[in-house]
Amino acid sequence: MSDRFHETVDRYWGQFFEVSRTVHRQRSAFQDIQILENRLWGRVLVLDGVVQTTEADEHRYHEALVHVPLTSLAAPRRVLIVGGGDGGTLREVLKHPVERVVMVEIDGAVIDACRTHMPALSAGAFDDDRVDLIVGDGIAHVATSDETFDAILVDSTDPGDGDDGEAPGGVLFTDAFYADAARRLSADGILAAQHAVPFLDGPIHRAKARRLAGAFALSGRYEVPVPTYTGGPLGLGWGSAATDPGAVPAATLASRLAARGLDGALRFYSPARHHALFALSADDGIDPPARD
Ligand code: AG3
Repeated sequence: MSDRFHETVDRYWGQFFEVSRTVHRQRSAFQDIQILENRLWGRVLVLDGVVQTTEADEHRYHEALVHVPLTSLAAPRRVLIVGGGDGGTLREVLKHPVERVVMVEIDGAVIDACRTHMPALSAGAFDDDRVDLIVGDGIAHVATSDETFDAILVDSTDPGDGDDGEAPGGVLFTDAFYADAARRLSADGILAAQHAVPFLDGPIHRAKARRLAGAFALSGRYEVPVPTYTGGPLGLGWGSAATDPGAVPAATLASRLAARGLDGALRFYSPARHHALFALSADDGIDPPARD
């Protein structure tokens, strides 16, 4: 029988899957990187024991992270991606008529492993002339750059519950980071960030939403169902000085998609889905009992 991979996203709850092949494994300077193969879901990127994306359902996550903010904007031209080493977010951003995309990924080993072993994720996006790829610290970049962006997309590993000393995704979600990001946005620009699974990490998810509320005049949450993320829909947060992505009429979204040649070209995102992602219920994000 083939091996089973048991995910360690939560100490008390999780998933396993059959590994038909270990395609790649390395310990980078930042994290443990695995690319595993499963007969149902294809290749699976696992960082520090947590499923990040699979070939079969990666489009749901990437389309929700990218097209919700970018279709909410009339003319997104400059985009900053923080993280996103597998290239899926970059691939989706480049479907819009953007002029420049800066991507700052801390772990070059994730980029290399995914380009080699999961090439459909980036689908050539790293070779696009519009892309400025920086292997470095996204927090420092946001703090020190003086460039402004129409969208900042945070495509990282899960946020943790502390502010400091978390590697490498957790430190992206501090008050200082959000305040710096707000300064890097154009007048109507939008930040969108993945904020873990509310049902498993309710307190963390809500804490990040409060931070966004402190840093932006407008902010809120949305959720995307991605089958291979354990514990329910993935939560995302957004913040903006002027654009509420949940309030853009479906007809406006539809005409923007058509003008950008994206009408019917996407697998998950549509104007109806856009609004469905903002329809949150009162029960999302349980308060789990204290964990030890
Ligand atoms: N980044 C978000 C992964 C979230 C996984 N979290 C979880 N399963 N609790 C994915 C990187 C894809 N570009």
